[in-house]
Amino acid sequence: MKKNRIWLVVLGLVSASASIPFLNSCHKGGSTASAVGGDAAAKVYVAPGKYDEFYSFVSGGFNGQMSVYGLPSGRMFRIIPVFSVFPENGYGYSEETKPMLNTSHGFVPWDDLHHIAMSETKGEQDGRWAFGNANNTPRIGRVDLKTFRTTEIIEVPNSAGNHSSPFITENSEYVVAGTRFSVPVDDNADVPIDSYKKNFQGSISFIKADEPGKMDIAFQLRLPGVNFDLSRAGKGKSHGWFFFSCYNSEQASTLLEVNASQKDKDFILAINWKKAEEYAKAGLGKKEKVTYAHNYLDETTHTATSTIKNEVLVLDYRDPALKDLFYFIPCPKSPHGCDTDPTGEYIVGSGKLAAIIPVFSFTKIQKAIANKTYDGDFDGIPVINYESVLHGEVQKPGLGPLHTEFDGKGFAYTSFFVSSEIVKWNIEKLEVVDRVPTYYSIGHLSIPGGPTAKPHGKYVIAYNKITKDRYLPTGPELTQSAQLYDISGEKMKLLLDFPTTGEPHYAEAIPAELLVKNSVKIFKIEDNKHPYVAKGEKETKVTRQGNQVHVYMTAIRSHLTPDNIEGVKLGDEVYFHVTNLEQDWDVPHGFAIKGANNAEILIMPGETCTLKWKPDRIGMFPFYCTDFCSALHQEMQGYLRVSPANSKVELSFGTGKKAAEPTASTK
Ligand code: RUQ
Ligand code: CUA
Repeated sequence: MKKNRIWLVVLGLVSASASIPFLNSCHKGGSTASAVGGDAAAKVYVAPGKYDEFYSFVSGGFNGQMSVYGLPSGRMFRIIPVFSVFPENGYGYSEETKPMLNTSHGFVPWDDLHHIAMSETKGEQDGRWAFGNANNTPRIGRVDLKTFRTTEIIEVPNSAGNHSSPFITENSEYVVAGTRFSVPVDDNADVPIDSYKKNFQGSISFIKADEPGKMDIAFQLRLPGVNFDLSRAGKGKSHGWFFFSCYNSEQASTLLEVNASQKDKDFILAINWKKAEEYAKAGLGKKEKVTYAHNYLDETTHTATSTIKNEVLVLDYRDPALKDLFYFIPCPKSPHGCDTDPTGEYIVGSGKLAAIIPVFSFTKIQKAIANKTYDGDFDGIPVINYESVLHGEVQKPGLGPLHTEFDGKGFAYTSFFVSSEIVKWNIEKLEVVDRVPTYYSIGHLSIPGGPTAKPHGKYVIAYNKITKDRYLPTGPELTQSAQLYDISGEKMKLLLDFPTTGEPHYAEAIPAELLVKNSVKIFKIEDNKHPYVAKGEKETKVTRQGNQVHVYMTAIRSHLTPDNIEGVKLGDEVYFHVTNLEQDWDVPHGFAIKGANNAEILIMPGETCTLKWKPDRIGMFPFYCTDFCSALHQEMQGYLRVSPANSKVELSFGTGKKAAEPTASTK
């Protein structure tokens, strides 16, 4: 207990402003300038017109988005909205994308995205998709790397605080989602909070990921009530296994800061998922009633649909037929990161309060299971003897290890929150070979391809939690800070600080060449199957169905058709279906109308987007293109006249005509 206190004080210090001198004291003088080598600028300089070598997909944390950076320059190229509405392009505001944010709780316009998982084939990045997690209202999203758009989201039932996700298997068979909060599940929801031990359960979901449009929960594992934190799939020889760190094996439900820091060791849960898959296919497990949403954006209609699903297959750890799926490995102390090395032999646990880094051997784990080298059980799941599966411990690595990535040359790089540093160590020999300070309090770190069987090495990027004095102040909230280090030599070298958006947690970088060749430039207008498309100006029209007015509008440099609309009445709902007729790369048009309560829409070449608008008063409403598309962009505008509800003004529309013509299609 006394020991715990000391740790907590150390951790507490970090969030206090007094922490910086303390942290700097770890930095041997802490002079920033001296930490940067003379050739650093040349190493990150990407000359105008030249490309970066890597894309880095960075989680946005509380902005619910991913952002895309170039490495080594640190230049930001794009924000990809995933779980949060994005007024910049109308994601979550347009009629086509609203269904993407549908959940069993209704429309949820925000979330907290922590982790990225890039799709893999044979354990290597293949550049097809990037997955991200929604922490708060549990979901997993798929971003298509041809379009850099979110195309699919699945909600995760029986889960609360979807932090332990997404982690991907080596052929993208599954992305997994573990619950942070264990909760009462099934019909057993209304119970006292202090009945945690009896009633609260953990869940880990295996989500089919390799077919766009078909994400589904293949099976869900029901587990003892603890907090699941981070995970990696096995690879190579350990393919077929998953390793999850778990904390709060004390099973506390209040003041976890103290109550979940009691035990000397928590666990890494090893799961034989290949076998779980077999059992699920063989009909073991039980179907349970749940409610969750599956949302998919169809590329040809440019429109998302949301389907509510009602069933999940659960494999319960208490079922005697499923005995050989789960094993606990003791891991000191409140483990956070749990990472598998490129060979798949070693599993690195990082205890937030631990003074060593334990490295476990997959071969030894298999042996211990075969010989039942157990030290009892936890809630019926065997606890493997710690020493029997230990490859070894890295001694005195630093304070507060969080996450580990690999360079593919036999070295591991671990982030240390409390001592604010990255420590490089030899996986076989468990020897620390180098350490560099980070400014300040690093969380995740990222090496291109770092979690895969074939890391690309070259750089490590620190994603720091505290910025303090690194940038010009911007009031109470400072930009988040990322730092790029060269790891091509024996010693790590700081090259660059760059600010980020949101609060990055994990990031995954990928060689640019894997994405550039597949990047979509336009959507072919002839393939557009949107029900309200106008494939040319001749197809534009305005129709009425009761109080719904549908405007089939086109945009091309530099006019909107129609640009004069009359006959809209108070009480109408107007749907602007705008098709961008351009077939030229990088020529979006935007659309906005005065008083709209949602956002603009930004329409890519060949695409149709719909903005819903309800006039609230009689009068003249200007609309215009919001994207500077040509020299005459400022001329790209129009008027919509709103008349009283009982007005006799007929619906009419036109562009370039003096008097608008009455529409034929009034119903
Ligand atoms: S966590 S700082 Cu949200 Cu990935 Cu470790
Ligand atoms: Cu189209 Cu400006």
